[in-house]
Amino acid sequence: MDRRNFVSMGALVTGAAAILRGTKASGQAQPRANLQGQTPSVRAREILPGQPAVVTPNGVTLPWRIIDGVKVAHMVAEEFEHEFAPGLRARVWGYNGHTPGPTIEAIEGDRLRIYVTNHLPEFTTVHWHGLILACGQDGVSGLTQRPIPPGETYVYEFDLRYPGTYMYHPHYDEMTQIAMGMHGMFIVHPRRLRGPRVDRDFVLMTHEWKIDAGARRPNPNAMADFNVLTFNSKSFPATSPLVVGRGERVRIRLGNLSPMDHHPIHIHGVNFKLTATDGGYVPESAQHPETTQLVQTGSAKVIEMVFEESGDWAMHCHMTHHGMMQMGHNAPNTVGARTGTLDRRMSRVMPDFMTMGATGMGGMGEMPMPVPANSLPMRGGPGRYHYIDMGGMFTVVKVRDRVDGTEAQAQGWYEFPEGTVSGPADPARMAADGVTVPTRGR
Ligand SMILES: [Cu+2]
Repeated sequence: MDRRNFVSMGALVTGAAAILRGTKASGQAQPRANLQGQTPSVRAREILPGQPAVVTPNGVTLPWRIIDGVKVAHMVAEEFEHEFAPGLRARVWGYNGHTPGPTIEAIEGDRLRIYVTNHLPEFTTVHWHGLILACGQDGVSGLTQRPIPPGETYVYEFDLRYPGTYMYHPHYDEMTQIAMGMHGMFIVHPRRLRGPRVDRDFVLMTHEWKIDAGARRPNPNAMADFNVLTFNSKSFPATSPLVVGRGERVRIRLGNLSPMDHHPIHIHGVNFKLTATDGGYVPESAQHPETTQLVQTGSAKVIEMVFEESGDWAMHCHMTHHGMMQMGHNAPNTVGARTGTLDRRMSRVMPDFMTMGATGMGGMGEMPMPVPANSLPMRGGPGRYHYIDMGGMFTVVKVRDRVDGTEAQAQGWYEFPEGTVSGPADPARMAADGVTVPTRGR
């Protein structure tokens, strides 16, 4: 049995002892939200009048030095250790020790000079996805330049002609390098405010990975069955929440350089409009309301919204398998199976045996099942009322009456007003409303 099958089987047959004994799951350590890269101030720092600096949850922004009016930066393509969520680490490839690489943030009309050092074991280049520039700066190995050999440093230099939301990634052996984590966002602010001013501006890069249970590196050969899904290369509960104020105008710039899949990103409690793509701005007359935005691979989508209700609002990819972690997709389907006889017979050889998955899989993540080292099968995270059984490409937009910028607020759950949370129905009220419960098992 290979390790992947081990996880599948593990989810189905092992570790039921705690359930049988009725003990409470204590499994994982309680992860803390990672606030690295989040602006701590109440009002986000302005990069130009009316335009807040972008925040990369769980990530960083590329620092500049200004040399004779040119913004100069240095990116090193390299391998390093990355934690996707507590319990899962891998050797990945990225830039300056980060995946996604540092967010590039500059202003329309800027001239940039970006040095790229290759510390990978193979050639690389950097392609500036969506930018209009001289063809020789486009970063396509063989077509527009020689690839950068291991150990060497090349330089790219260009002007930022148009404001917008762009991306960057290698254009040599993309299949391997992007699958290993090499991608980043590239934000060019307009020199003069365009559209309504926003209060918050976030970037989230979606991604999919194949990391076999116990493996030390992502598998770049995968074409399907991706099992680690991420926002900014973190899986819930390690995804840093987006903290925003009720009534504030919020911009979220979504990018997707996943190897194979598109991600329909859904946000609860709000509707939003697509205001720009990596191709430019959407005219106001063409903007229409949505609650789910498809971010196809190779694209960036900019959405803007105003929350009218405070709360803890879920934000996630709506492909249901993208909200789970390292699920063994070849597990036998036991939903609806009557397992009593099997369990009785198996218990003669394995006293704690209980078939799992017969009632669905929502409870699996919180069970203290034995799983292979360095893996997170079916893991989610602790919630305000119950274990949150989603993982992967899932985060929380924490909408507060007033953002105070403290870590306590970012870490804390929403205090629901008395009487506003769904709970058990009152039998007297049900009778008065004429609701009778039909016999189970029709
Ligand atoms: Cu998805």
